[in-house]
Amino acid sequence: MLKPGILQRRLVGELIQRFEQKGLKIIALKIMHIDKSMAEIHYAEHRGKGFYEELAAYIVSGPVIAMILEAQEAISLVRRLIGSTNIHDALPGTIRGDFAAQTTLNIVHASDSKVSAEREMALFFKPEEIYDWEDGNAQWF
Ligand code: FUP
Repeated sequence: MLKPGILQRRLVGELIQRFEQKGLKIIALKIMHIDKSMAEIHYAEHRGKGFYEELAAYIVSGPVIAMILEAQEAISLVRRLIGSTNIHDALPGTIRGDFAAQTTLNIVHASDSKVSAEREMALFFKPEEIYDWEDGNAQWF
C-alpha cells in the first residue's frame, strides 16, 4: 500500500515502477480511502502503542494506492524493496531509505506474512477487483 504522502508527493509512478522492474506482477490496483474503522482493523496489533494515533491518523488523511503484487517469495521480495520499518535502518536504494524520514510516516505498507497478506487482501479488495492474469513470460522471472 502506498500511503497518502506518496500521492501528495507525486511518487506513485516511481514506486510502482520499482515493483514492476523487479518483476512483480500487478494483479490488483486501486486508489481508495481508508476510513477510521478500516484503519482500526488494519492496525489492530498496534493499538495502545505510543505511535498508534499518529499512524492511524496518517493512513486516513488522504487517498492510498492499494495493490496486490504476485511473485515467487513476494512477501520477502517486497519487504526488501521497501526497506526496514525503522527509518534509521532503511538503507538507501530502498523505498523507505530513499523517500521517508520518520518511522511512523514511513510512506508504504507491505504484508509481513502469508496470514497478514490474506487478511489484508480480504480487507481491501473484493474478489472481482483481482485479476490473476496469465503471464507468458513468467518463466524468465
Ligand atoms: P511494517 O510491516 O514494516 O509496515 O511495520 P509494522 O506493521 O510493524 O508497523 C506498522 C507501522 O507502524 C509502521 F509502518 C510504522 C509504525 N511504527 C512506528 O511508528 N514505530 C514503531 O516502533 C513500529 C511501527
